[in-house]
Amino acid sequence: MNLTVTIAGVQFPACFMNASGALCVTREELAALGRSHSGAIVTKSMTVEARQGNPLPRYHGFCGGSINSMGLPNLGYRAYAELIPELKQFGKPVIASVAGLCEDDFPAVARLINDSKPDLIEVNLSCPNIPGKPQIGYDADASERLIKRVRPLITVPMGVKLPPYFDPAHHQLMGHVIGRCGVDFLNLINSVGNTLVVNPETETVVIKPKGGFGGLGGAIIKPVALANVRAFYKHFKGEMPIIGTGGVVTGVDAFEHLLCGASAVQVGTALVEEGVQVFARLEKELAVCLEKKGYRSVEDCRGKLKEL
Ligand code: OXC
Repeated sequence: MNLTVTIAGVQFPACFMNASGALCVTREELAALGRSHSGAIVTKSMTVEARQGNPLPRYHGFCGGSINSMGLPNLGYRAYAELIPELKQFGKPVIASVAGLCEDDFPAVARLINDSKPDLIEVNLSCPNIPGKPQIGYDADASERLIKRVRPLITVPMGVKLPPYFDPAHHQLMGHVIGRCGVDFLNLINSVGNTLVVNPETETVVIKPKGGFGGLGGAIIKPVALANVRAFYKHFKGEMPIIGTGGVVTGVDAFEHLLCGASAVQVGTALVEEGVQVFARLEKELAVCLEKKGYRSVEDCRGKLKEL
């Protein structure tokens, strides 16, 4: 079964890869992704300065998903700029995830990271976990301003990672913004921000930051992710490469993302819960699923969802 994919002209040996944030902060974690079946190495979203992130506990897995409020713990963009040439030696694409604590941070990070030549750059407009900082992706004007500032600084394919939207008006609004900004690919979706998980035994929240509010991930968010992949796939008439992220726990979950229009998928919660062996399992499961359905490649089933 052919599980290779191409996104914005870059070839990936397999359609599965880590979601930014999942086991990809340190050099060791990134190297483990390099040695694994992951089809790419995606870095943690990087900021100007290194960050410890939010206080612990800040991740909680439960049956059906996870909640996190990591707060962008990362080594700082200079460290990742040095690591990228080393990571490229694993022979698979390196995607640098770029973030910032304010709009003015992004250009400096984008410029230096672009110079270190990752294969693609993903601009994270959707971290829900920095206290007092709203998600840029929920402000269409700010998103447009920011994308237009970084776009000319980036010479490799540039994508944006968006938060989930819950109304067709918002899919349309952001679709038009993206269409005006020269974006090469989309990553849909970041975690469902500012949710609350309660432990009834202890009568407490389960993570410490922000009074327990955090980003929801895992199986429970798959329908939200699929809807966003489908809405943007249709908006761009199938011509915008989309990485589907959210709720990929099995090969069949990945198949659903592909049917909705994703070109590849990222794995967050399942990677954290299972470790890097998750990729070999997902590859096998997807190959079996595609075979059974009579498809010969990932590309074959992309966008083929039927409506009733
Ligand atoms: N999404 C992000 O973009 N960042 C992380 N969590 C999340 O759900 C984080 O670092 O908090």
